[in-house]
Amino acid sequence: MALEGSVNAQGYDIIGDIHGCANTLKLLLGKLGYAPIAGVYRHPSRKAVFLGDVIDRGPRIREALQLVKAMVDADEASMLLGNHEYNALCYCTQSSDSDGNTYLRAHSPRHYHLIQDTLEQFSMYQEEWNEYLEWFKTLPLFLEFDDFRVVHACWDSTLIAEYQHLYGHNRLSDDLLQESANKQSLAGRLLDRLTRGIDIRLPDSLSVTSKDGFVRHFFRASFWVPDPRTYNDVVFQPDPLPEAIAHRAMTDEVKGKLFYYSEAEKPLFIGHYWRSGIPASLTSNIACLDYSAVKYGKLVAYRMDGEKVLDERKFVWVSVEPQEPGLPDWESDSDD
Ligand SMILES: [Mn+2]
Repeated sequence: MALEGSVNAQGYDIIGDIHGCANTLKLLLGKLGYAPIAGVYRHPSRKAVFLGDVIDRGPRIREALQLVKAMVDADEASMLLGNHEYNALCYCTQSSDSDGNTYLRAHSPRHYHLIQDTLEQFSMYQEEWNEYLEWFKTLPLFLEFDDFRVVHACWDSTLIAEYQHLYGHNRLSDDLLQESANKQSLAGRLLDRLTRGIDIRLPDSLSVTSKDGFVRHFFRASFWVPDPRTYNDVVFQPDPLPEAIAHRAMTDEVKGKLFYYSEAEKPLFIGHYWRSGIPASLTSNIACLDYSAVKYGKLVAYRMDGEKVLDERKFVWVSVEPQEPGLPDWESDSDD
């Protein structure tokens, strides 16, 4: 079943988190055989799929959005909503059940810090930024093609089925955006799970302090390990778990928060997780394409041609080098 928003092509180039690295994106598209024609990057026979998180952190956010949206408008690409686009919507949208001064995402210093680069780069282009916000509301939260699926962080088929059954589509609306601010609502649970993945609270009030000093009480869990037993079996983040619990068995309650995407399912592409090293798939049918471009990592694509088993030779990437000057010193954050 192909959902609304999918486009027909001979093959698809699926592209990870851009975070304002527009120069690197142009290099990657060039490497993949796309060229600008009448202002839009096109490939003679292929289409692109962007996994979300085009905004925040990087030096050329507006340019990256212009490039991607032009491709989507010309039916040369699809783009998913990432957690950063979702955060931007919530940060910039007032709550409908308030006096008009409360936003769906609180204007705390930490939340501002995350979106600061985007708002600053659009400070002279407020009208244009408002148009992008309207566009974000129309972006798919998940997309299913004939041979593969894409989602920003986690394909939770149970929540996806519930959402489609209730609403009959794969995107937000003004009402659903408002509803999603309630984290217990279906929209709230779907947005959190699909764009941010699975967060598990560390037991015994333990925490993990990342290299740059950010203290976390949750860790990021994978969703592709069959029959996980210990916390270490499912941890999926750069920082290791505290020794005290790494090899401890998870309780049934913790296991109940997990989700499992089996190798019998269609290939799945995700972004979001700040990978490093040489791009490779996670399992025979799941690949994460976020290799931390904005942290001087790599902007990564996978050239999908309908194969059921992902092929290591089909990852294509550009290492982020001085063509992307102006990258900030990177800080960790619970919403990254
Ligand atoms: Mn993300």
